Amino acid sequence: MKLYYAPGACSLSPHIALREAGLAFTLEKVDLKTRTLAGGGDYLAVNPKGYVPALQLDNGDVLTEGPAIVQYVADQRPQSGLAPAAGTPERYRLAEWLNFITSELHKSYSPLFSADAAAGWKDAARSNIARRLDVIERHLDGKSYLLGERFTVADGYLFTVLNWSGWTKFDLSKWPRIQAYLARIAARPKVREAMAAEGLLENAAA
Ligand SMILES: N[C@@H](CCC(=O)N[C@@H](CS)C(=O)NCC(=O)O)C(=O)O
Repeated sequence: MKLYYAPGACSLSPHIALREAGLAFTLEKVDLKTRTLAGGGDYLAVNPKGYVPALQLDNGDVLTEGPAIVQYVADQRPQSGLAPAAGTPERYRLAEWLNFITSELHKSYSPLFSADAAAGWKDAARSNIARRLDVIERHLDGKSYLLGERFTVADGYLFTVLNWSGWTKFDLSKWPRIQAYLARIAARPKVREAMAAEGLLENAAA
């Protein structure tokens, strides 16, 4: 498999999942401004959507959309526990978290990165993020990870998104359980490997 990524972008989530699952893969860096590949070539020919992540499967098919990709990865190694088994109530909890992260958090961070976004839009995004983090903070009471004591692909995704807080100057000090959760995930050997491979270790989440 080949993962198309940009350092520190949401593609870090499937990157973590691939390493946690112990699957064989290669990485190809994408320049998101020019939509070209580091090795040369047009990224739009790989993924017409133009954004990362994209995962080229062993049969040549290309899978896009982070939440779909991480579930695919987890299902290649069910014994990894990265996703509960399909059809179980826990699997729908995983889907619930992945959807919440992608639509309620990931996309709320986007305006904070944009030089063109108006101040009012950024303020509204910050207040949306804060309300979502309140929910997560309460949920993490007595739990190591979103689904309990086992790390899943939802944790890799949430870690990836909240890792943007440093770059966007979004202060997480109001949420101590979330801070401890991020530190717990940042210490995982496979997470460190993924971050090192993307050149991110010096910018790791607090
Ligand atoms: N819906 C997509 C969104 C992916 C996304 O927002 N990717 C960002 C990086 S975090 C990107 O590549 N942005 C560049 C662009 O949209 O041109 C997913 O969940 O995979």
